[in-house]
Amino acid sequence: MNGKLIVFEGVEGCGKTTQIQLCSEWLQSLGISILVTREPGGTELGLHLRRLLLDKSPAKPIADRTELLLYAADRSQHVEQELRPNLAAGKIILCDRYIDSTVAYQGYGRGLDMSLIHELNAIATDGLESDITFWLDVDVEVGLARKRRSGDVADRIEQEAIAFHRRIQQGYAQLAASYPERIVRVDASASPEVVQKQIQRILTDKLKAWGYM
Ligand code: Z5A
Repeated sequence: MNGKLIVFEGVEGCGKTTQIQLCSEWLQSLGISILVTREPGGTELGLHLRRLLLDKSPAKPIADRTELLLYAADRSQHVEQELRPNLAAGKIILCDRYIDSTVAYQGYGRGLDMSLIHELNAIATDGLESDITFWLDVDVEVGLARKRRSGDVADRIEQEAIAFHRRIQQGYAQLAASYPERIVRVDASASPEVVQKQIQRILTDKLKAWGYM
């Protein structure tokens, strides 16, 4: 049986890392073989790209189109080296960010040409789509406040103006409306446990339909 690609998306501090961790513990307790990965940085090459992309130094600016190409390069390597082989091995993959992040951040956030973004996404993924994408929907300011409380130093993208983050949030809302069969909105403003319950409820139906349960 081929594996399945489950993606988690949303604005900063929406709780993807937390939910992926809880989800991986749950799936493992069911005896399901999983892989947890992320973009950028799901491969060795990707880790180098991640460091460049999220560099905190304002002395090292990255042009918007360069940024887009670096995310595409990270994704191309990730699909080829990690996603396709693990799907072929029948694994359930939990992936922190995928193509919708590029549409939301580089498209809605930076205002880069959408057709160029879709074309690059198609090249980088070679047509590999997620089986389900959870959009963890939380107010932008709530997400950023969570990040501040966690004590993380703001990285290059997090330092952007609040208007940038709001455009990204609108981008996710638009994506969810455009791809209702693939993107499922989850209210991520509740406690981690309550959010996880929503995800498990949806995934239980999916896992049954896919023959894992
Ligand atoms: N990016 C892009 O621009 N284009 C692309 O194509 C791709 C990515 C693929 C990746 O950064 C950056 O790359 C990202 C977009 C850009 N922008 N930035 N910056 P990252 O991987 O380092 O960070 P992130 O993906 O934005 O995730 P995050 O900000 O670290 O947050 P998170 O994973 O969604 O949340 P978390 O770590 O689970 O939780 C954050 C804090 O909130 C933490 O203290 C938790 O304990 C707390 N938390 C979590 N859930 C809750 C709930 N439910 N209630 C209260 N508190 C909570």
